[in-house]
Amino acid sequence: MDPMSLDRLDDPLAPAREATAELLANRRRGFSLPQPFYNDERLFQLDMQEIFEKEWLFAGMTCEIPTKGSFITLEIGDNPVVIVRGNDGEVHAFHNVCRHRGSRLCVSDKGKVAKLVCPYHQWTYELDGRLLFAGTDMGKDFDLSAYGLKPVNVRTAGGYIFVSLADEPPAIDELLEALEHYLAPYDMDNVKVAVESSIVEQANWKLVIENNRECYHCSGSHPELLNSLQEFDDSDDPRATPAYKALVERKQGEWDAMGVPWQLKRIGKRNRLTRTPLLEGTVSMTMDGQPGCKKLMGRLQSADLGALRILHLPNSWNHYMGDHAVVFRVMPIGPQQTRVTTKWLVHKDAVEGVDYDPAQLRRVWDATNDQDRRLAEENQRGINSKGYEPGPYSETFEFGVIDFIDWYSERMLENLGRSASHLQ
Ligand code: 3BY
Ligand code: FES
Ligand code: FE
Repeated sequence: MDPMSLDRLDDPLAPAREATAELLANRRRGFSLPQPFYNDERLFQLDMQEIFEKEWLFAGMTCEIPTKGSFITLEIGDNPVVIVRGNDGEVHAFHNVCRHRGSRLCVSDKGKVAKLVCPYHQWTYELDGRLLFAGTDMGKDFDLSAYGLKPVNVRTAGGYIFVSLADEPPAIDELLEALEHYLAPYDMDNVKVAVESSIVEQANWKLVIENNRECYHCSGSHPELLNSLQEFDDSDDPRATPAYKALVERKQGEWDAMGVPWQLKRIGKRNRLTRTPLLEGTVSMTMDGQPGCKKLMGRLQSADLGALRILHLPNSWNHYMGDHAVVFRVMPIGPQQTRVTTKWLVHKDAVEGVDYDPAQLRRVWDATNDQDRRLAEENQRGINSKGYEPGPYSETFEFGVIDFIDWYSERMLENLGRSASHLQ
């Protein structure tokens, strides 16, 4: 018998797969999703299997593992992953799972080691994943080479580390090229994390992303952010006023003269890169709109560069100003629980307490993250009600949410083995 068919019979999620594909194929486009997509345990399992275990995920920054043996860990649902800088300077990613009896290998969030040593019985791996040492009692015929760490797909560009647990990950080259191009002026080999935060939101990961994909809620919720942020999303924004368009044109001329990329680039619905002006008179997402770090990033000569925004579905958004950048990573924990990790980047040589004050640097996005957390949590609570039914997104204010939900639905259908053509 074909072992695959047996697998399918045994798949406890088989009925959920069918139901999910049906719901997506028949969903009302431009409306929020049916309730189970936001709160059901089986749907969460499917999101993990079909999106988070198949797509490329933003994992961290190369500056977080600057030298050989430095590592970071993350959890993709039930899958612990370790990313480590090898002896050759290469970035390796592995399932963070010992090949002896499966213990988690690296237990801290980050660190630096000479070798990867399992805390359970001290099996010892080289930084490239080869098993070097397996105790004394494995027998004389024991073949170390058969028990190397299992690799995870990893790609880096422009200071970003992406991982994918897929057997055959989707294409990512176009994003990597774009990141190199847009981030070249920031010299991402010479940045550091000035400060970071990690918060857990009691909301489904899609509500966290939906919330980020619109600024419809900004004026009601984000006073600190709106000291510097323009409410328009990009130059395609249907709400853009003639005054905003004139500002964009003037700024683009200045950015051209400085040699910093600004063009709006979309890679399908999954990625968008674009530089947009901040409010006139402001240059950074700080409380007063002035630089939060005196030393500018990379080779930049001016702090007045607006914000380069980078979107990577399913799990990251980013803002690059002249003086600092803020990168965000979203990782689902459960059907109604999501971790949002925020990192503030500055020039590697910027001196804490002299060039920047971490407490000042983080203020706007700490406040904004907390406001967004409340919004997502209230959204979740309403959706859990029997009174919830999918509601309409505004095409003028929530086009980014529509794009995200379209992307999600298409990826789910395709990864479930269904065609997305039903969606038309
Ligand atoms: O982070 C973003 O992409 C912006 C800021 C707040 C809402 N969102 C559209
Ligand atoms: Fe890792 Fe035993 S489980 S050495
Ligand atoms: Fe927000």
